[in-house]
Amino acid sequence: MSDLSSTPPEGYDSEGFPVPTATQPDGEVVRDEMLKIYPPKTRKKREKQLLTNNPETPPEIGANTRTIPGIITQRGCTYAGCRGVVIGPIHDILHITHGPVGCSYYSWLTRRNLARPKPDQPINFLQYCMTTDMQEEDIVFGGEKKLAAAIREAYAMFKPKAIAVYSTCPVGLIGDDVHSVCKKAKEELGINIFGFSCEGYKGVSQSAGHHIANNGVFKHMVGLNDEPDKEKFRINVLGEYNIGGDAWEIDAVLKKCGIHVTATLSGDISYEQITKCHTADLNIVLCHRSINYMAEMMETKFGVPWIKGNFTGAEQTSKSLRKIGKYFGDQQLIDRIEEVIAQEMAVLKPVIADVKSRLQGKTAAMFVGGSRAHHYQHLFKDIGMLTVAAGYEFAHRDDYEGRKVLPSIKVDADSRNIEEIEVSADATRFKPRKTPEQVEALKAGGFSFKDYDGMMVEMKKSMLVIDDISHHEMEKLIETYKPDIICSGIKDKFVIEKYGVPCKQLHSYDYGGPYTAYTGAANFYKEIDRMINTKVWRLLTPLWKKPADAETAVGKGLDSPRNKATREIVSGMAKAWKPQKSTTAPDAEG
Ligand code: CFM
Repeated sequence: MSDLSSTPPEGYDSEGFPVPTATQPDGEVVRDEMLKIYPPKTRKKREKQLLTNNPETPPEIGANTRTIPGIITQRGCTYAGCRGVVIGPIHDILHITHGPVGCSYYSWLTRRNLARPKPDQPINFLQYCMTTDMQEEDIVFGGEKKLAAAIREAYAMFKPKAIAVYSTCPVGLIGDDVHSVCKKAKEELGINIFGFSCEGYKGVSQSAGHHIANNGVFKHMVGLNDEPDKEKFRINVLGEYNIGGDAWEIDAVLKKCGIHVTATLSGDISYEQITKCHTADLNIVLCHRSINYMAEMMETKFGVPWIKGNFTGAEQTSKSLRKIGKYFGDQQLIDRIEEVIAQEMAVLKPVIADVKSRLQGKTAAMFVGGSRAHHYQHLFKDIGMLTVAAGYEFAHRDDYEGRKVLPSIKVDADSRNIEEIEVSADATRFKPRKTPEQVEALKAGGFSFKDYDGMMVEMKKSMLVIDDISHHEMEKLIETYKPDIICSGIKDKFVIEKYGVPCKQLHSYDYGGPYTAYTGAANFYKEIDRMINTKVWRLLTPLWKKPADAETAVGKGLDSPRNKATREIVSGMAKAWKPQKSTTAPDAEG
């Protein structure tokens, strides 16, 4: 808490974690309670994904594996990770979904990656939703002709600089070759057109889609324009998607310091910016999960180094700014950064003090995505709140345990399904940004490149870490920990609130935000204060406080007689049912 106070602040323990006002349950006991309901096979798998934390030696967690059928997961699909998360925010290219209309419809403006037209880039296609609207006949006879026609039609209407085509599940199942359709269309129309094999089932979650998207953006866009921006101190902000305007806050604070953003990948970004992002001198990676591939590939091919940063929370923002200053090593820049931090903190400190007076000692739990469940713990820490449980939906072990475990991660069949593209140094354009001596000097001064320690090292000992949490585990968590707020998404927001616990959506921000940098941090502190301290929660009797109803699940969760009976029927059926060997010859007609 160095930026917030020079002496160890009141209400924090010796390791700097807020001390909760209410007595907290034993994490191991809760873990057992969560696991005991599962059949042995399921339990064996969930045991690896549900741990109590040890920041000194993070335990090995089961992550990036298939969700067990029957468990209600929060995860999304590979198509969502590719089309929706990583590439969708590029606002001046056309995004065409090749597939049934539903896949396209549900990727239409559902993620709040905002963009605004600029004087030199007035085009914004994000409001449009384009699809080939595959019908049964296309599934039977193939959809390639329909896709080619859709590309021509879209081009004639909008005349974009580029078109990206995304494959949905049926496209992979019937074997439409989107890449050759795109290649032909590119030759015919003379603009950049490329496709993605990002079928929903391709990986175990949206994480596979991030990887596929990184590969495609790198192959088809990065490096097409070698003209660097004129400004000094050029960086790219990687893994920032401008949800609720987050990227604009980061841009503004960087600009104040005199740091120029060539490209933000991919929040409010234009095609032009992506094509020249390899000319920047540093990549700062915010969401490690979704974009670490791009950072690695840009370093190998063009020599742009990458560092991990975080603009979520006041202290983290200051730390990231100082790290950028140290990297460039320019005294004027370093001084300017200190001035900006001082100015911003002068405004923020009274807000923190005010909010803290009502929130110190309260607790939070968060289950979201592959990065925010870690980063947002800092914002809560700033206002005296302890994170008692956290987990990602689809992150990999390195996002929990740190990048040092990368060599020991087992590459399973599902991961092997995703292409790893071979990248080597560009013959003419590879340019190391620092000499080996400069790199050594920076490292000697405590500077670290390509580092990410993961969530566990920054989370308090014995707190619960849960990967790909199920609704049952969420219910047990509420009953046992009774956190003052839970951060999650729309899939469980109202389940949580029916238990009388406020739920802040950390994906969409519940129409709020921005929450990054200093102004964003103030927004978040005030929002959490408002949500926790609103009187409405006192008018509600949470389910876990109601007497158990013998007939319904109310008050008894999965242990209710009705649920127990259902389980017995299902497991009885499973035991009785055995796969039958076919005794008849397969039908000649198929
Ligand atoms: Fe990265 Fe994201 Fe996240 Fe993510 Fe997402 Fe998202 Fe997220 Mo929702 S890229 S991993 S795939 S920070 S859409 S902007 S909020 S799950 S924690």
